[in-house]
Amino acid sequence: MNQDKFLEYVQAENKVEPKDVMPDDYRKLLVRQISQHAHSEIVGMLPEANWISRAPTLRRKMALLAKIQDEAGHGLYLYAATETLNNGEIAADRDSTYNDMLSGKAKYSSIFNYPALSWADIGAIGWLVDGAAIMNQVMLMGNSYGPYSRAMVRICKEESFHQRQGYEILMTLCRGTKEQKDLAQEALNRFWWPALMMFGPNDADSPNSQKSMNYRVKRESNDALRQRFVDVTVSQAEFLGLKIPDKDLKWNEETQHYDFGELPWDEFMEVLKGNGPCNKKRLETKRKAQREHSWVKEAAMAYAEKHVSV
Ligand code: FAQ
Repeated sequence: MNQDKFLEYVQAENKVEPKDVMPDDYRKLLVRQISQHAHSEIVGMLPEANWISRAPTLRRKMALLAKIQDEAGHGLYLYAATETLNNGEIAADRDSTYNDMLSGKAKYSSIFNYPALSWADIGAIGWLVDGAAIMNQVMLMGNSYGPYSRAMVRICKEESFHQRQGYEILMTLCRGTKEQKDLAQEALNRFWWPALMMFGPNDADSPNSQKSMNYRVKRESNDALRQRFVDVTVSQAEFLGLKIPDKDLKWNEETQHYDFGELPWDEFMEVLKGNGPCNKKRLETKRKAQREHSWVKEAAMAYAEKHVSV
């Protein structure tokens, strides 16, 4: 494979498809990123699932159930996209990638290691977590790998609904009693910095960015996307009547962007190392599900084999 020709091909905005010849490091980069994205969707179901049985109304419960089911669908799409990269030498089959997550070798988004402590947190997750996910995924619709880029188109449409249902939960709380508005403010206080961390380390500390940009997987940098997220979210918080918990947040006339404070990077690193508030609980929940529900997979496989041999 001629590396220069491949770079020229993707940099001219052409898509790479599963059967195309591609450099190993491109394949590995995609397997890492797409499978970690899939793990995030699957582990990301857990904080919200905690509130299905306690949603305040039937309508809220139905919307939350639909949202969480969408996340499962996104995870499955993304595992399927990852599997298209399996070539025998670089393992990308479902069991390998999933086991990498269960063993702690592969990451999933740091944000899902934080708990959802109140109903307002469900609003904050939709507004901020899905909001940050959309900001990143709209950029990824333009990535060079066909199956990933196409998956992003549909996923983004669904995430927009998620973002709105979260914002609407907070609008309702903010127009309610003082106690309800306080719950919304506390949720924003808890989720603001972890949501900003979703975009990853600062550009200067991001080891994968350069290669990813060259290969047109990432189209914008971690810092550029984080800045855009802050810029659009401030007025949304103002509309709710909530205060963003950052004393350094300030409009900058010169740059035409908001300046904002330094993220708590020590906390980010701890969460990545497995020491966040819920890392152990999240992994244990998924390991337990794997142990206790393996019979479902075995039954499905047995059925499929029987079906083929008839
Ligand atoms: N958490 O060199 P970079 C969602 C890792 S979906 C954990 O900058 P890269 C939907 C990174 O993997 C949310 N780890 O890496 C939903 C790398 O480690 P590695 C997920 C992080 O890949 C909503 C190392 O740090 N979205 O929320 C994080 O160029 C509600 C160095 O970083 C995606 O996965 C982090 N926040 O840029 C579901 C989008 N940040 O792998 C349920 C696709 C960085 O070398 C409910 N992914 N790391 O061991 C991406 O766009 C990129 O992978 C970035 C990181 C931007 C996340």
